[in-house]
Amino acid sequence: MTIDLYGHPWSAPTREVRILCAELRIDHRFIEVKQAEAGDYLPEALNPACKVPMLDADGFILGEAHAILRYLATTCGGQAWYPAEPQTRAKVDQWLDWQALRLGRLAAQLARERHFKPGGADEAACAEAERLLALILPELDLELKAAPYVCGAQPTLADIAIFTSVEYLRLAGFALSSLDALAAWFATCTGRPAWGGQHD
Ligand SMILES: N[C@@H](CCC(=O)N[C@@H](CS)C(=O)NCC(=O)O)C(=O)O
Repeated sequence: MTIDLYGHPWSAPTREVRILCAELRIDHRFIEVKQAEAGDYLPEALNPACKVPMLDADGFILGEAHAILRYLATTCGGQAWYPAEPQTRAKVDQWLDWQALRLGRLAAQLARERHFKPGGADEAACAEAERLLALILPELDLELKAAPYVCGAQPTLADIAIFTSVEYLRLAGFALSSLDALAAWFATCTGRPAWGGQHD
């Protein structure tokens, strides 16, 4: 299978796919798409949303990071990352949705305001994002007190997705100090060779 991955090094959803590719040693070509050029690079016919990441696997075009993660895990020997056992898989799906619908949006907003956006942050927007993060992150911390990874003893797609959002929180200067288990999990994940050093 010939795999092209369109993405941007600093895009968290792109990072998710790149980390899985590195873990599974998936031979692929990475095509960098500058954020402002996404619409030019990704013609509507290929990807109506004009968003990255986008996968082209032998002409099979797929968008949405989590759909790409599931597809690659299923077709490229990543069953351990997306276990077939129904209850474990349901938990992985639960945390993937949690990341997409809750943590991911807040972390991206905070990173945009505090790190990526030139000219100063919208402090009111940051305060609201921080307030909501303080409400939801203890859910994750509690889970990580019970097991080393989000869905048990081994890392799964859920860890990869959540990791990229926590990276954004760190870029934004958000302190994890009161979330001991989350901070320890983040350090463990950072130590995995496939998870670091792709912001270039
Ligand atoms: N839900 C999508 C989000 C994709 C997304 O928002 N990508 C951003 C980069 S992080 C993008 O392509 N922005 C360029 C644009 O909107 O033109 C996913 O998980 O893949």
